[in-house]
Amino acid sequence: KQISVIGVPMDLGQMRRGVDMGPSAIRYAGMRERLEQLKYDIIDLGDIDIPLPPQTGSEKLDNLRNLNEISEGSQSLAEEVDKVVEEGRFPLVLGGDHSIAMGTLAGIAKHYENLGVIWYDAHGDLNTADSSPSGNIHGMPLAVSLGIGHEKLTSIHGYEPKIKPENVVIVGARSLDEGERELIKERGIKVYTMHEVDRMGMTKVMEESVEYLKGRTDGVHLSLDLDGLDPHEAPGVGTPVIGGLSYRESHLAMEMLYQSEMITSAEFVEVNPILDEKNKTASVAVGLMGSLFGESLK
Ligand code: DIR
Ligand code: MN
Ligand code: MN
Ligand code: MN
Repeated sequence: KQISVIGVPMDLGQMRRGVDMGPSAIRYAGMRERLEQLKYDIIDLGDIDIPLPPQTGSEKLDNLRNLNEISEGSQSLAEEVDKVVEEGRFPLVLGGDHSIAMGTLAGIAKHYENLGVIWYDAHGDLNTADSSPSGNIHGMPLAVSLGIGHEKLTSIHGYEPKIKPENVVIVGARSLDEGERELIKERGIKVYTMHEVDRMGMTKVMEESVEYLKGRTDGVHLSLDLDGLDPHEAPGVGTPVIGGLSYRESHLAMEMLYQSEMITSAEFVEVNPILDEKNKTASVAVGLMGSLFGESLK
């Protein structure tokens, strides 16, 4: 298999600086070596150009902080990802905050009739400017990809929506805002919160997720927010939420996704080395990549 890596030094989708160093932190944690051991052909395309934060004081227009800059950066990312898919290579995108998923999905989804998405996250990222408590766009990319939100975001790469609500599975949710809960009900989005993970176990959660997506999709994107994991294991994230998915549950999930042979693209986001302990979170991300791409103990 052939993988193309794209770094996205984006930190404009939230308030904590440092997540723009996520791509470097992940590379430094040994990503290339880890994947080359698995006999992949890796091309690292380097980092996308992300605009600087606005210097003018107009940065929170319409409860959408850094809207224009994020829209612009997402467009560049979409074009780069689009090319990778066009070449028949597997796009592996390194964040950056989760707002980058709008660009990633924009580049990928046009190549599929029914792109599935696994959203591995403590949060739903289903806010709009109206429902958002923060105005932070990293809390909105899933809604935007469903075609819900500001036109400058929903229209990235010239089409919308990117994905359909019935093709989405959220795993690990434990911090959902009121508007997000309403959207989940209204659109019938499948969600495995921590309650379901605890009751059913990760094995059943992933078996059901794979089964559900297999029947209805022609490709599946994994969007993995490191804050889906418990902050003990992934402390280097901007919005940690206690009671998260364990290291072991997460490896199991990645191994099962590898075995499903359904994942066609992936991104690892919200790694913030400034908030981290000795690059632990980037190392966890690289370990999870190992499992996702077929490392096994035997
Ligand atoms: C919150 C936090 N729901 C918001 N979202 C985060 O600001 O919209 N997403 N942290 O990853
Ligand atoms: Mn094409
Ligand atoms: Mn997220
Ligand atoms: Mn999150």
